[in-house]
Amino acid sequence: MTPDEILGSLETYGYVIIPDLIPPPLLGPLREASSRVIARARDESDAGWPHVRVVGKQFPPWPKDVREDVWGVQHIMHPDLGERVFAEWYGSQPVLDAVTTILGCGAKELQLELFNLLVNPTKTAFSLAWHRDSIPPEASTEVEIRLLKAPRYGTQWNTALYDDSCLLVVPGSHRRPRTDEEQRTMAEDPRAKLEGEIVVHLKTSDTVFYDNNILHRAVYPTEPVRQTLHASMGTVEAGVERARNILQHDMEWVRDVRFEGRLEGMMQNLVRLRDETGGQELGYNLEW
Ligand SMILES: O=C(O)CCC(=O)C(=O)O
Repeated sequence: MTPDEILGSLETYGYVIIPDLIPPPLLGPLREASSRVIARARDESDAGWPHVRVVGKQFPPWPKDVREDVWGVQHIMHPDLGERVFAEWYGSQPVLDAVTTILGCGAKELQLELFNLLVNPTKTAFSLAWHRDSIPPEASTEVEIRLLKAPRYGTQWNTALYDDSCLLVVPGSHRRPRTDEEQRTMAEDPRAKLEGEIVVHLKTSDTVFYDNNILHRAVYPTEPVRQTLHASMGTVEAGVERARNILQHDMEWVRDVRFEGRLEGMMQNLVRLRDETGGQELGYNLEW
């Protein structure tokens, strides 16, 4: 895809699907590493991975001591997981090329952000309600318009290790406030159908980059297997709003990690943002 096609789709629809961001030799190792970290995430013993998204709760903070069932694994580049292939891919050229195109910056300006794994729960089907990641549903239309106009200093994406049809979006809703009908639905029945909604179908190795303020939700059946890489990167121009979006996910651990190559500079950029903005004291975007 050309840069114009990528930027045009993001601008018009709020998302773009880019095929083949996973170099073929990395697909197998990424799937194997994902299976291992998912097994740890589902392990309810003390050996289990504590940083998980727990079924029943949509946004952070997620409890660390409950492991009934999970729909996501957090911090997959954490050295305690010992799965270096995740950092290798996150810092790989195809990913950086796509992100620098979308953010209109050079690789040196990038900031390391979130890298998680979205998975199918095994016991209880779950779904997320319609939301924009950083605008609360109770925001007035005026506030919504102001926040939607704010420049974006980051991008986020889902990359499917297996075919994935969990994400739903309302194309174009990243550029306009909600209609009365959308507001009513989100208040009264926030998983109900919205006019214009579409399912984002990803084939293995497809990536969807999406504006995190597009109206979106997700549906998680217990099968088929979902192993979808869920990541974001920002730029050094990001301020408090982006800082909250990222640091609400408890990113203190990155400070003690020595990353390889360009990821080290990207990590330093995130630490700088944390120090300049006050980090965890910023609180959470949405508290459901
Ligand atoms: O599961 C997904 O694809 C979307 C997750 C999501 O909406 C979120 O993390 O806010």
